[in-house]
Amino acid sequence: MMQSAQTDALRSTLRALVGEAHVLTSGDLTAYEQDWRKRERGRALAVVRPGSTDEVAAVVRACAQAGVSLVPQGGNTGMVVGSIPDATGTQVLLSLQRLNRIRAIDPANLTVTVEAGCILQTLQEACEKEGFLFPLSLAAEGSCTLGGNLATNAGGTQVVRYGNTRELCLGLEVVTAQGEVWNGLTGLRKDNTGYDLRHLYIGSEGTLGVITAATLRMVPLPAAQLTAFAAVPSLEAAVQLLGLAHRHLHAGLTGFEVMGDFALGLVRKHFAQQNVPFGGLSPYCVVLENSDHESESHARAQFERLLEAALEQGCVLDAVVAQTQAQARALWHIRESIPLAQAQEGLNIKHDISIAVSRIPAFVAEVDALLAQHFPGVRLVNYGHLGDGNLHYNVQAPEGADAEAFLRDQEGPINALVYAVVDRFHGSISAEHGIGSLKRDKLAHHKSPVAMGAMRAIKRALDPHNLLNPGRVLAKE
Ligand code: FAD
Ligand code: S2G
Ligand code: ZN
Repeated sequence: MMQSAQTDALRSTLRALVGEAHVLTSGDLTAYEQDWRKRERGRALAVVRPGSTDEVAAVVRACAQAGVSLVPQGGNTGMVVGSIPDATGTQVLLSLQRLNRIRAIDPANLTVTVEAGCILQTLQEACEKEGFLFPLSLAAEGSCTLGGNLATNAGGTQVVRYGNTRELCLGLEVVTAQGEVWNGLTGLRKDNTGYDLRHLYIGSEGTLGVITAATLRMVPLPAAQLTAFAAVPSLEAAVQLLGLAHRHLHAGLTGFEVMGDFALGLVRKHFAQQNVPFGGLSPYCVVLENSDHESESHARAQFERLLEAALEQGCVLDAVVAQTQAQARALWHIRESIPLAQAQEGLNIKHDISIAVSRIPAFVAEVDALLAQHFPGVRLVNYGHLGDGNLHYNVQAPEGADAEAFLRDQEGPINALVYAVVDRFHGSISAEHGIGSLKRDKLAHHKSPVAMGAMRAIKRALDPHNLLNPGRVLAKE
């Protein structure tokens, strides 16, 4: 444990490196020390906000020298308690917020080079201004950062067409645990020269290196992006509609999200100003997007053919197609408001799981029944990225129950029940949010000893003194 003199010495070194104003040690640090879900609160030895890659490297070297561990942080919207310091007051919180420039857009190479602290929405808007789409979209895009998206290999609502953040990354700049800078910012689509280090850092949640910049793919803006919102009679029907959408729209299918009626009910309850279609008509609704490179009329005709076929086959009860961009945005806003409505309803138990799409209806039927049997009264907020087989199968406390006590007492047993069924269905216990500290102790139950051994060997090789986000993803050895 560091003595206060050593702590003071490190703090003044850090101030000398990044400037007095960018080393925070007092005042309200809640934004840096509390996770988005308000589950946990840590305490930082200091919050440090470097403004350049060299400053990041110097901060890492100073902390390594002092034997002080670091927690990298972007927008602090992570869902698995991986981006805040622990409660010991001995860790430096390294905020990438100030390292947020868009370094270059290369239209001919269809790439953009951006610093880690750039907010996702800022990058989307900058690419759109140049006539391009940066195809990563999630409800946290107004505050999450590209560094966090890469570190968690974020998914979101366009994965069905463009893949996770990993698929969008061509090159990285990383500060290693030794405080060296690896510049791998090639915009190359093909480069088979040794191990692909980029893929080690993507999804490593700040435990192997600090991502300071990335070269990412972008695509030409489509001529039309049409949105439809459909009421479907069951999850089986939603899966059937997904199959039809793939056949009718092919690469044009750029979003396919399912929403349970209770989830939509929370949006109606907490955001009454939003006009949620088909209130209560059906157990599930779907919002889907068709991106067309020909014209809006072509996109509309395709959508009409798809919805006609779906109505004929009975997998859609009713549907609306947005007539304007504003209407499209309003329909997507309903979907993106579900996690916020859940937060308003109170602390809840989250499951970010993925299963083969074909098996999702059977999975949900089995878990719904088991939860009703063993935890009567719990309320199921079931929604998510059906196009990728990724459900947010969340469990809210029974009406009127103490949400904090529910989370504290029931999260273990409910997780155990849900994850046992995920295993039986050969699924994943973390489709897109990562492991953090929240699921760290579950990882070894769901990965083979060979996989765990290889992950530990990589951690030991790249961060031998366990300075980077210790206790996240892997337990401290
Ligand atoms: P942070 O929360 O700051 O950090 C997340 C992790 O990355 C931590 O382990 C941190 O140490 C590490 N990290 C951050 N920056 C760096 C860096 N530069 N170098 C190395 N490590 C770093 N996620 C999805 O995948 N799909 C969704 O649809 C989705 N929807 C969401 C909706 C809401 C309302 C909210 C609140 C969150 C949602 N998330 C979703 C989760 C979260 O937004 C993502 O995980 C996002 O990628 C985190 O980005 P961030 O900048 O906030 O990272
Ligand atoms: C989303 C948010 C997390 C949750 O909105 O897609 O990733 O389960 C989720 O609330
Ligand atoms: Zn999600």
